[in-house]
Amino acid sequence: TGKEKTLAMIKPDGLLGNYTDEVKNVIINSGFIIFKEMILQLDEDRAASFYAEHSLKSFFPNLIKYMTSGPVLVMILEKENAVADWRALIGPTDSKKAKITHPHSIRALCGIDSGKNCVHGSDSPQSAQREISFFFQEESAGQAVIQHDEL
Ligand code: DAT
Ligand code: MG
Repeated sequence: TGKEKTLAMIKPDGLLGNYTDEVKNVIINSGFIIFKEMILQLDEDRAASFYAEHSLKSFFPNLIKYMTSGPVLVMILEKENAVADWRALIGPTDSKKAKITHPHSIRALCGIDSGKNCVHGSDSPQSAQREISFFFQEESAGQAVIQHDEL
């Protein structure tokens, strides 16, 4: 059976709001392994680069302000079907909607609205590869999605 890796992040309000332990409990109880983790402070350039696909959106300036407002915790999560399963676990982008439609999701648990939504998850295996390399240079692009056979 194959293992997959994805990039998860606890955003500044999640970290400062002391949701780290709660989120990690959900991660572990859902069968993920935290393969690597690191706390870091994003500066504007690095946050803009991470969210480059959104650079023309109206919310972009606020997004960068938010993402640089404090440290973040980035994690490589490993599990079968990690990318899709982590996205399912965090719930929809808008935490306000998540509280109604996905009350058990992480974004319902610790997010506030569509901007401050507490956590990030890669949206595809390709994004996971890019985002893992973005934060963990030693995880070469290829290795991030290698399927390991369990003997
Ligand atoms: P996701 O984080 O669920 O992949 P996304 O890629 O569309 O969502 O957007 C990236 C981040 O940008 C999101 O986590 C929070 C912010 N964002 C998205 N849509 C927004 C909106 N309508 N208003 C404010 N911030 C928004
Ligand atoms: Mg996204």
